[in-house]
Amino acid sequence: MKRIFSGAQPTGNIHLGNYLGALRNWVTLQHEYESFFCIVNLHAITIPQDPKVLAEKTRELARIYLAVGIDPEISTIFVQSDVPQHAELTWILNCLARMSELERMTQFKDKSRKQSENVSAGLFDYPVLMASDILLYQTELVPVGDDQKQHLEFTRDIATRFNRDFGDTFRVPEPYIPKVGARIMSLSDPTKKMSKSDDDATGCVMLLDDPDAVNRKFKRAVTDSGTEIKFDNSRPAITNLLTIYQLLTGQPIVEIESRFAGRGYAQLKQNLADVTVEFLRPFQDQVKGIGAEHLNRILRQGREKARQIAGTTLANAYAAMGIVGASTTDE
Ligand code: ATP
Ligand code: LTN
Repeated sequence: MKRIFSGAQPTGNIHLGNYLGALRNWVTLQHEYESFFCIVNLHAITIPQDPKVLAEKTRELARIYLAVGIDPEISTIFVQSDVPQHAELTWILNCLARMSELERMTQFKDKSRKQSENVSAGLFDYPVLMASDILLYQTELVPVGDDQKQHLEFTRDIATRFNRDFGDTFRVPEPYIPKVGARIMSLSDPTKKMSKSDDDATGCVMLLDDPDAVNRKFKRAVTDSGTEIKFDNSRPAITNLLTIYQLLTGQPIVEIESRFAGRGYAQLKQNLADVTVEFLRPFQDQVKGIGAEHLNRILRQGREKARQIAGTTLANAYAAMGIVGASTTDE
């Protein structure tokens, strides 16, 4: 069975963009692929984090994976720091990665601009750790949002380079970027992607938001000039709302357009808020119902399965490069 690997950072709160662009697809793909879903806490610390909050968010994100429908009976859920091979392979790949290619990464440029005083070497190295995550599992497909495309290209490049220089060791992965929902935009600024690191939280609907917050955020959502409710690139705000509506209800766009024909933006926003609240209710109940022991068991199982596969790949990579130590007895 072919493999998929993906992950999200346990920073801030998971939002509709994360769900519609990524997590939702993990849930469907898990039935066709052997799946690994990681909580990437080592990526999180590339930006300063409060230790207590990071620990809480790590477990909360594991609960969110389960509550959206990742089935631990068929998929492996684990925490990145539980599998030391991720950091180890990062060192190896660091020695193949070029400064110039990392300097070109738009996510690095954006994030380092936001905190120009204090850019860590880890933030610069973020794509190498991500490549390690993916390559350790001989991943076929990586389901992510549109913003991760460039990191996937880098992963493919570095895998190809390693294979060329040291022999076939890593599978070269393909991105899986959905046709609809790969880039959900901020409700307060439809030219920017919905982001948990956005200073303006009103543009971002969190999966754990209560009904009041959801209603408020949709009510304040920016709209386009004009009055027509149509899916069309010249109307980015309405198109974004219609995309969310389409994905949450499963209704085709033409049907949604005709339902709102002749109605105002306010009605669309109110209706979308209702749809979202109804969608979030059972999910939030699920999150609350996941006990600590149950979660521990799942994460322990995930850790063991992940270590086994990651260990084999890492050993192959070391051997290919001539890295030998005391445990190697044959001369
Ligand atoms: P943020 O900018 O909100 O901090 P992130 O990309 O740093 O987001 P992660 O939690 O690591 O956050 O992302 C998990 C997944 O969500 C990734 O696959 C990413 O591509 C996807 N994603 C993030 N934002 C959006 C969005 N606005 N629309 C669609 N997919 C998104
Ligand atoms: N950089 C990703 C999170 C991430 C990831 C991965 C996604 C870390 N490692 C491996 C897919 C595969 C992001 O969404 N910010």
